[in-house]
Amino acid sequence: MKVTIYLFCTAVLFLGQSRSEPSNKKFPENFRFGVATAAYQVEGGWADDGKGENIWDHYTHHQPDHIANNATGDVACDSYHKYMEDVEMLKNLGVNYYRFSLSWSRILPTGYTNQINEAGVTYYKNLISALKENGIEPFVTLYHWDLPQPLQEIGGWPNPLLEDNFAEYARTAFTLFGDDVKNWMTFNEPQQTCLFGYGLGATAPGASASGIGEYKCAYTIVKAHAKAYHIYDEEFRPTQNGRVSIVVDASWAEPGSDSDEDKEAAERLLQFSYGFYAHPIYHPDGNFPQVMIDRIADRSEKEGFPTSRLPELSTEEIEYIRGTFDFLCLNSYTTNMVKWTNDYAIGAPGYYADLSVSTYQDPSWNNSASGWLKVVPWGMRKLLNWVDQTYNHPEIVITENGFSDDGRLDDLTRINYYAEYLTSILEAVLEDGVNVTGYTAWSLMDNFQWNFGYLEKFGIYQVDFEDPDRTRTIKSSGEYYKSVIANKCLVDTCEE
Ligand code: GBH
Repeated sequence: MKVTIYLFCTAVLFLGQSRSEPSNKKFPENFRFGVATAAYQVEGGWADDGKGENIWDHYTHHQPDHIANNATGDVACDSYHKYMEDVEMLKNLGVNYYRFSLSWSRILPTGYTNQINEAGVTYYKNLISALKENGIEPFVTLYHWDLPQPLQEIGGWPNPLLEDNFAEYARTAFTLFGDDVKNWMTFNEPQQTCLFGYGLGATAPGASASGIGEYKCAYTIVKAHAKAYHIYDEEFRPTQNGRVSIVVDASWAEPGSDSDEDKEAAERLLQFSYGFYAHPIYHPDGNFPQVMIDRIADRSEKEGFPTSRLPELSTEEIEYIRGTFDFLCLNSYTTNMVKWTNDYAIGAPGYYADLSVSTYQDPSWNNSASGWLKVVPWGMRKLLNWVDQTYNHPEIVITENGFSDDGRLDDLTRINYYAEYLTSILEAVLEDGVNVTGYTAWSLMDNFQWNFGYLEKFGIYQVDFEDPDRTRTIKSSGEYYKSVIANKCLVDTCEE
């Protein structure tokens, strides 16, 4: 794959978009490359063979107008039937691992462990053994946003009792698959579940309770994660000897100026978005970030609440949660600029009022097909350094990073995105000493992009969603990623 030619063509085709040269250094020998998907986004087979309904099935069927073109994941990429083709694609790419998620309601149709769906278990056993036969390690996420609907009927994640339901599901998964799966992630991006699902009401289940719902949800999730971790530690680690972590997502927050106010605002945004879920687990002191505890308590009091809207973690809970990770998993795609602003007036409670900062993206940054996703490779290096320093130099695996476009096969802007972001990551490793040991491209193939349906394409393989066969075709970026993996190098020839 002639990378220089791609980059040259790209420069000609996309004049006006700024580009920088990719690194010609090699990735360390032990650095691992993978690709990711998630159950609801690729599997389809939504009611096949005994699978139960989850909140995304329910949301897309009952509130279709919330999704672009009323799309659903009913069929998606049909990976429930075509997983052997997916494994062929993974093999062709030469990835070291495949990050995918389990559909809770495919394994436990009611969400509870009273009933195990053998067909669902067989599906994952088959997928996992096909991966292993081809030398591809399974990296498994237990929860990528698809809560069984019966657990939503009792309130979903703001209900603290779900801690135990998740723990029982996790134990079931460790028992069924733990002999072959050595890398587990409990939750994918709890910020998206809590803030968008139970605060802003923008994604399934669509609950609008900002300033309350997202905080109760986070309280349950960090405890549920910790319980699953302890279960693994006590009941499975001695025989299975794997690793468990949680995936938290962040956009880098760049201060809008050198002023102390803007720097404080940027740090506050990182704490409210990333630290909220990461601090209790990854920070040596545990607990929610102090800036959240203080601000939410203060505003709650002024609003007339008898206690803070942010649930308090007891000393025992803090102890129980902190340190429940074997490595740190980070998803990141983009960067926001942050400016200090006056605190929002006291009134209705809300997450954005508790936070009170103003954000924007620089108009000069290159676009993707997603409004929120601008191409800012230097933000990745800054974010990695911040995570490294804030959480005591952990081992970091980047569990998602990627770019959306219209789905073309000759996806030169995606190649540039990968080349530039991987350069920034390589610089963090080689020049700053950040301990990044793995990189995961989102995504193996075009798939169901939540509220954006099938309009935004993130795949390095194209999927033809008009074709009942859901034919997959490798894109130029897939060929490029394949060469990066084979050579551990971003250009034609690297320095030896
Ligand atoms: C990831 O989240 C998800 O883990 C993955 O499933 C998904 O396919 C991938 O992103 C690409 O979208 O338009 O203002 O409502 C990344 C973080 C944060 C990105 C919320 C989308 C919506 C912002 N996501 N964001 S908005």
